[in-house]
Amino acid sequence: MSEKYIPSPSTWVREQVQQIEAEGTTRAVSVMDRPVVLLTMRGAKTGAVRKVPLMRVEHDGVYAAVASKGGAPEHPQWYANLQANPRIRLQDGTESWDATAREVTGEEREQWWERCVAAYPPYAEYQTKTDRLIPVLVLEPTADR
Ligand code: F42
Repeated sequence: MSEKYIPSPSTWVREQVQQIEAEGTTRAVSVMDRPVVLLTMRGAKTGAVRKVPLMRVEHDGVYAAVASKGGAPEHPQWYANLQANPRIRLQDGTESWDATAREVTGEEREQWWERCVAAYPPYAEYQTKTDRLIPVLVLEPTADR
């Protein structure tokens, strides 16, 4: 991904990404004392590089991305990016690798949702704030790490 990078217009998100990049590790920041991961993706419309920190949800080497946007009525824009181009770069700690995002549904989503709420309990409250079913995407490693 060598194209133009467009930082988040949201100040706190932009500053968290800057801090992660300055220190070289996602452990440089946290939300409510919980760790985050960093997704690098391509914008669906701009084609530009976008960097999105999300809470760290991991199970057996597979990670999940929760499109909660704090329980907002609409999906975060990065969700549209992953639908258009599911190939991402995922960073946890100092390690990063290629992964492919796949939205989970039904029982598979239920299982992952429990893991998501265990990793970051406020997700449960976010779900009560919105009529949309919060999308959960698994981020499967594309090749050997
Ligand atoms: N958000 C979550 O949804 N879940 C989390 O678990 C989460 C954790 C988290 C931890 C740390 C942190 O710093 C932020 C965290 N966030 C979490 C917030 C998350 O990083 C996003 O900021 C948030 O979900 C909102 O996503 P958004 O993509 O709607 O962001 C807005 C602010 C944004 O960047 N908008 C851009 C803009 O210019 O207005 C557009 C971004 C974009 O991707 N545009 C696409 C393009 O082509 O470039 C087009 C998108 C389209 O609709 O086709």
